[in-house]
Amino acid sequence: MQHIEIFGFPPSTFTRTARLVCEEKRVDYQLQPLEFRQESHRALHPFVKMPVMRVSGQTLYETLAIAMYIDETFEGPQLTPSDALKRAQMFQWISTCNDYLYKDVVLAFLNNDSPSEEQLEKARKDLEIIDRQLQAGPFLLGEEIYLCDLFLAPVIAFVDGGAHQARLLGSLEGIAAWKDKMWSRASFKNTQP
Ligand SMILES: N[C@@H](CCC(=O)N[C@@H](CS)C(=O)NCC(=O)O)C(=O)O
Repeated sequence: MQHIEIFGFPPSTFTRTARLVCEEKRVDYQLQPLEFRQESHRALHPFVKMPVMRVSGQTLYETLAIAMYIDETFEGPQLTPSDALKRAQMFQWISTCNDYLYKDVVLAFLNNDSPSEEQLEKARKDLEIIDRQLQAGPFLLGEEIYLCDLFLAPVIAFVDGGAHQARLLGSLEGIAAWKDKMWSRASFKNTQP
């Protein structure tokens, strides 16, 4: 059995995704701290970000690479669709989370108590797109949970319960129903920051 270490801090959304994948696959892992932005951190991740995974003496960074490795290597529920189109759709939503949502919904509100009207509007529009996709539900691609849901969950959790929750998430029924399902999962509870 390979021993997985995940280096990162619990509040980091990308670190949480890596942990959610381990939890959903029921893979034992250890969360390890980082000396943030120190040389030891750069030695693990040349771009000085998190998470980093260490397995069998090898390190791997980029959350999608980590997620795919864990999903393909370990037994447990398959978190990637076998159908090519559905798999491509999963990557589309992962890319949406990692690019547009991470910028507009996480970075825009990180250490920012007074976001501008423009920032709020942009984040809301992104979330409305996610909400439309979740109308059919219960998960992003329908009946099954896939990696894309595990990239989305930390992003939504980041603003859920925060100062701008009503403005950002209010009346988005698709996201609300998806949240009910996601927030009740052991993986989500076990990775609370
Ligand atoms: N493309 C990277 C992004 C990782 C990332 O941006 N992580 C954030 C935390 S959620 C980080 O390390 N922030 C620290 C910094 O930017 O200095 C991935 O997919 O893992």
